[in-house]
Amino acid sequence: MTTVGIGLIGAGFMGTTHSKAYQSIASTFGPDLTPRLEIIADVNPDAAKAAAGIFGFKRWTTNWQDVVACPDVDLVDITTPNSSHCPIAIAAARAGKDVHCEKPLALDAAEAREATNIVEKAGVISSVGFNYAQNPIQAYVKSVIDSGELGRVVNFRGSYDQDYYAEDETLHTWRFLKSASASGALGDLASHTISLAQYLTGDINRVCGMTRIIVPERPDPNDPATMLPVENDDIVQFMYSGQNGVIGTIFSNRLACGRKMSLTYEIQMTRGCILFTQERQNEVQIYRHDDRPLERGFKTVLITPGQGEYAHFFNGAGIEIGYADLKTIEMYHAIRHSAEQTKNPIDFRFGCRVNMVIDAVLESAANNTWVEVI
Ligand code: SOE
Repeated sequence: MTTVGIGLIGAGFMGTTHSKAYQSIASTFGPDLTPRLEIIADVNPDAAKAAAGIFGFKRWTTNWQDVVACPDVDLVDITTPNSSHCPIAIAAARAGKDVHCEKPLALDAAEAREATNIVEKAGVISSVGFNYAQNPIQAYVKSVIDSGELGRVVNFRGSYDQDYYAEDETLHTWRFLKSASASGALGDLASHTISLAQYLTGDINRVCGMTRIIVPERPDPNDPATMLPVENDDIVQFMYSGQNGVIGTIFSNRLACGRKMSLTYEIQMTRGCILFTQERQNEVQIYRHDDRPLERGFKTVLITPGQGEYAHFFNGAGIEIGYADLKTIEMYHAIRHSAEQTKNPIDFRFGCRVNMVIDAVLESAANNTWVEVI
């Protein structure tokens, strides 16, 4: 039985989500490869201590440096706000640790490139938390696209809308600050859509975008009578030209009334079309133009054994998996590539490309022009 020592940094929403995923790996993927929960860090000692007790980490600390220095840690898992992702990842790589980092990888492309180069030079294994690309359905969609049976991809249209900030009274958080988050809906939500476009249809090479701030200030959580500025995009949309002649449109709105988990895409190909929405993550709609003309129509394909890692959950089609299960797959892939010392396809180089697209969209919106992703 192989184990991978985990050092988790951050005990908030995402740190808790990762911890639950680690606890689900043995029961889902079996006892041969499991995580060893060595140490968890959070700036809040109560949060770190509580998480250690609930999830079974051997130690807890308020200093992330203790995690990086821990000799029993093989893989450092970063779930802190965006501004600390790369400094921690660089320190971990230099300490010879494999690194998993939540999305987006960095505040900007320069930081992402620096961290990626250091990670690759250190020869450690890296991965980024684009969990929606881990869905067995996406592995199936990628197999259909790569098979060529629907011809070639000509157009990608994707969105990721939520209404978690539709209320003006929603309190201010680090996600509204350029210093802590850089972009807003673009990095927090559209980064997922960009990751799916990259994973399924190839790189995005040239963009033209626009952004808007709709609610310019939010109540200070420490004093709701005080208002704090919103410094980044509530809404973003951009056109792009990509690899293999693909053209596309991606948009995201973090105060889109009625949209809860509306991560969607439509992939238009020369002999068909594929439709997906995260709100129905256990199915995909496929249209085959080569069907008999009287029978042409979108077919619902349900999640089923043989698609990605689904068989580890259930042996029958249509028994649904959820968001937490995508995280279990993501963390299992992180420890498997760490144990095997093999390249994870959704690594820092992949995450750096997403940050490069984000930077290009922001530059395009600021200058009202097309920008190359370089
Ligand atoms: C925003 O509400 C958010 O938590 C994103 O930050 C996550 O990446 C996404 O998976 C769910 O929504």
